Order: sequence, then structure tokens, then C-alpha cells
Amino acid sequence: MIADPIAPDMAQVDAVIRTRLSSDVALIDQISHYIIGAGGKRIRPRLVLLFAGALGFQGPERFELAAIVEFIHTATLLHDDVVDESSLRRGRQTANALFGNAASVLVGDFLYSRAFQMMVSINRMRVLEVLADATNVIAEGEVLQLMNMHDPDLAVDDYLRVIRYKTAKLFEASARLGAVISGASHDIEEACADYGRSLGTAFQLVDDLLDYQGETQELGKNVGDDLREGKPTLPLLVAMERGTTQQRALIRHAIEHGEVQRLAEIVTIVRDTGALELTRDAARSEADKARQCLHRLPPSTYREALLELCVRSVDRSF
Ligand code: GRG
Repeated sequence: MIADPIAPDMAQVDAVIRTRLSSDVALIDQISHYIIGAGGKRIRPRLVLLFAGALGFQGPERFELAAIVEFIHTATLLHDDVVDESSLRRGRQTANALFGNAASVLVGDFLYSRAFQMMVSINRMRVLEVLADATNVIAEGEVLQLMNMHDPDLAVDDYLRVIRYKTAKLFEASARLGAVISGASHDIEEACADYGRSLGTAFQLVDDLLDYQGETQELGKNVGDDLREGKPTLPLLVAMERGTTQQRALIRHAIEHGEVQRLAEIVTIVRDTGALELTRDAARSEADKARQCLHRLPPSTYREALLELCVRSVDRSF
């Protein structure tokens, strides 16, 4: 593992996050500190900082921008856990489980709108444009996903569209913004955005496979949550295509009814049909695409760290 070139920067980002979280409203303070304090991998702020670093930008706006993307990410998590009725996140009870749905949604709104206040303070129309577009697409992705629930006949392309919208878009925006604040050319900006989109797609593919392969304790969230919601993700779509008639019928029924009573059997089918390997291979191929984009950047420790992120995003177990 290479030395982390942005370790001191990440400490600064955490300081901005703490300062900007503050509110006179006690419940906002309590819930926002609860979810942000639980940690998380902070990948999206890392993308902002690593691309800014790779393109030679050292201005203080980078810390604010990195905090902004983490706030938007956190707002989506708060909303998502309500929509999905999840009970475990980052190894802790979800905010909705602890404080209720209404409080979770509203504190999500606080974080989301605080992020826009911070964007305005950066005073760059292009930054506003990128993030306004990204958050709009994320919301579209989430609604598309809702429409796809309980549909065992979902086409793989439609599944991929959802993950590009709901997850890859914020990765794309984070990488793009690293280029925007650095004053990069249009071509470089697009290469950075392409990296983010591919990495984000790889990341969500792995997220979806860990729901069948992972361990609750290591993941920090409940395995089998996707099936419980009747979410047709790639591991299930592949297992249905490759399985026997009986196996296919079992998975179809589980998706249609969001049924987890036979989760153990379904996990075995998913494993035996090679659906997990195929999903990880698809993630690896997206990560390879991301890696190719880095040839457009000059060599640096930041670029090395971006390369390493491609490998770690595919091989991760949490
Ligand atoms: C508030 C703009 C806005 C939209 C609401 C609910 C919703 C619409 C969007 C949810 C999108 C979503 C949660 C996508 C999944 C993204 C994902 C892979 C989350 C997990 O990311 P990690 O692993 O989390 O980076 P940590 O905990 O490490 O930060």
C-alpha cells in the first residue's frame, strides 16, 4: 500500500465537516453528528482531493468542496435508509431506527441544503451546475429503482442505468469537481468524470454482490437487505439466467414478494451459478475503464492513489 498523499487534507476536511454541521437546533446536531461520527469510507471527498492534487491545485476551496460531497452523500444515506426501512448502517443502528423516519428525512434535508449553502459560498456557477445536475440524477435513479422493485424480468441495462444514476453520478461529480476547481481543460475534466463514473459503477456492483457474499459484522449493514426489499440486482439476475427451472422459480418468487425465508438457499444458488464471480468481473472491468482514464493525468502520488482506489474498490469486503 502506498503512502496516503492526502492524509493531512482529510483531517482538514473533517474539521470543515464538524464546523459546518453545527446548528442551533439540538436534534439536527444530534442526528447529523450521529451519522457523520459513525465514519464511513469518505471516498467521494477523497476523489475531489486526489484529482485536485493530481492537477496541481492546492487552494482551500478543495476542503469545502470535499465536505460538500460528503454532506450530499450523507443526506442520500439518511433518505435511503428510510426508503429501504434499513436498521443497520456503518455498524450502528440507522438514524431512522433510532430517531424515527421523520427526523431522519428532515435532517437529510438539512445536510442537503447546507451543502448548497456551502456551494454558493464557493461562488462558482460551474460547481453549482455540476452538483445541481448530479443530485437531480441521483433522485431520478432512486425513483427508477423504486419502479424496478419486485420485477424479476428487469433487463441488465435497466439495472445498470439505476446504478449509474443513484451511485456513479456522485462519484462522477466528485472527480469532475476536482478538475473544475483546478481549472483543467475540457478534455481533462471529461477524463476525470469518466473515471468517477466507472469507479462508481464498479463500487455499486461490489455493493450489490456483498449483499449476498458479505458478513453483516464486517459490512456494517444487514446482508440480504436487497432481497428483503425485492431488489433485482445483478447477482440475482445472473443466478436466474444460469439456474435450473426450479432455482429460477424460487428467486422469481423471492423478488416478487421480497421474501427472505429461503435466503440461505438463494445465497447458495447465487454462489453455485457463479453469479458473484460474474458480478465481481463486471466490477473489475469497470474499474479497468477507470484506470485507463488516469493515463491523461501527469504521474504523481495522487495518480498512484487513484489507481489503488480502483483495485481496492473491487477487492473490498465492506
Ligand atoms: C437527498 C439528493 C438526495 C436524494 C435522495 C434516497 C436517495 C434520493 C438516494 C440514495 C442513493 C444511494 C444511497 C445510493 C447508494 C450509494 C452507496 C453505494 C452508498 C454506500 O456508500 P459507501 O459505501 O458508504 O461509500 P460509507 O458508509 O462508506 O460512506
